[in-house]
Amino acid sequence: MQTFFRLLRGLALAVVLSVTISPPAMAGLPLPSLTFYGMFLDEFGWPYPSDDYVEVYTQGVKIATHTLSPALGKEYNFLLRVPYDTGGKLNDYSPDVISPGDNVQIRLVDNGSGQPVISTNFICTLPAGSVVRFNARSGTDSLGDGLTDELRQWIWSALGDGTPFSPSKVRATDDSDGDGVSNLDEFLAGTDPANAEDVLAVSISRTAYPGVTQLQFFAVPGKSYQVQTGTLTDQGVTWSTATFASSPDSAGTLTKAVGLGHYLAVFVSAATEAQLFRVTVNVQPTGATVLP
Ligand SMILES: [Ca+2]
Ligand SMILES: [Ca+2]
Repeated sequence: MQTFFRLLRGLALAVVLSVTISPPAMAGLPLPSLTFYGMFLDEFGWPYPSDDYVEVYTQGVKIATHTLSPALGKEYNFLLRVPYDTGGKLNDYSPDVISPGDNVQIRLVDNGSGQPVISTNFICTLPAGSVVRFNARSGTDSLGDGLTDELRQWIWSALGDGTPFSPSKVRATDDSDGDGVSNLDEFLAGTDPANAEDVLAVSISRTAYPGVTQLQFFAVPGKSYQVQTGTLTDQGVTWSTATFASSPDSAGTLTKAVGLGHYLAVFVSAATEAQLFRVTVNVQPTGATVLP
């Protein structure tokens, strides 16, 4: 029993000690931070499923994890804010912090295998408060034309002539399924380059509201769309961004719609019967962009 009490006293001391050496309470103290957000796409150009996760390492130590969010209605599927120790009040920080000059690694880990499928390293020289958009895609592009070999193989297995696959048999500029859109443009739009039925197509119809026209198209999750209106000149058509509305009776103030995985109807003002419209996909560059 005595041993037990001695052990208990030891434990109590350990508890007191651990409280004593803990960092001061942080409640309410605004910490400098870095924000990373962006889109992780798989080798077929689709957002990774929301059970995979992002890890941040600094100097080889994992300091943050974030499970991917569904890319529905958003142009990103991860957002992470990490404390940034700029040296001002060192003792206020937890060990889970990036410091200037650290080697930072951002990884996307496949939940099934536990293996990283995307990984990037950089030496952190960012000012405190920086917001960094980071887009990445997995897969191999052995021809360097923008298409992944995994997608080339998918197309070849569906539409090839039965001979063994090699990357040079399916190129970015080819239109393998003959739907009028190149393999690369289908890849960027999230449609299937091996299926002629799957293509970004817009149906245009009148509405009951005078001067209001409806454009309808299938909007792929994570893809961002813009409406453009064309002016016919002797040199051809000049396209410019058009504003649109989400309902026929509201003012057209939107310039961007993000895919939800179903058909989307947008409404534009058409001044004349013969006005030209088209829908384009906004392609986000891969890599890191520090936002101003
Ligand atoms: Ca095509
Ligand atoms: Ca297609």
